[in-house]
Amino acid sequence: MKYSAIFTFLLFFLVGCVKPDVQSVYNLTFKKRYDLNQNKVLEEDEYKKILIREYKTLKFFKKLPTKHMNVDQYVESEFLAHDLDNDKVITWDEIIDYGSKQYFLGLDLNNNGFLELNDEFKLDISKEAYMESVKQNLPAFKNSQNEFLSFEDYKLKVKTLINPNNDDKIELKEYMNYLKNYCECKNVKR
Ligand SMILES: [Ca+2]
Ligand SMILES: [Ca+2]
Ligand SMILES: [Ca+2]
Repeated sequence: MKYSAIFTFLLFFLVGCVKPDVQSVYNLTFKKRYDLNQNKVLEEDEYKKILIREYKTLKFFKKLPTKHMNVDQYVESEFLAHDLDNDKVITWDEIIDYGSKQYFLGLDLNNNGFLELNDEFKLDISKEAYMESVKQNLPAFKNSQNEFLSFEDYKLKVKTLINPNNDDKIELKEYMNYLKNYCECKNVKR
């Protein structure tokens, strides 16, 4: 199953979560389940629980980075990879950034470093993605009367926002910028 960009960061929650909204994933991660000392960041011990769960899922689907990687190796390398500023704790922003990048790479099926707008990116301009954006009430897709755009106008707007230089190829930088500014990933109530 593939998720549109607005669900990018949910990859490691795939099993057991059916299309949760952004706020509920944030709450689950930082308020209910993993941030035990409630300091709004995940220390290695806390984040490890997520990574172990992720490891089991990847192992089951035979999608581990290398075939014989054990769980400790996986936890160590993934923690380092997520901790972009190297301060030994994982923030929500780091989860979003890492997840977005991984998702981008997964969508780039021909591995050319770009997403083709009407092919590899087509899920994000699908009716399904539109309905999810309506459900999340994303401000970027409302008109001046505060009404949600029609499906056709939504598609046009997404294409403009995701691909500002209008070259039909979406770079990682454009993709991250789109998520950051127009989706709710970074605007959860913390
Ligand atoms: Ca914590
Ligand atoms: Ca960090
Ligand atoms: Ca591509």
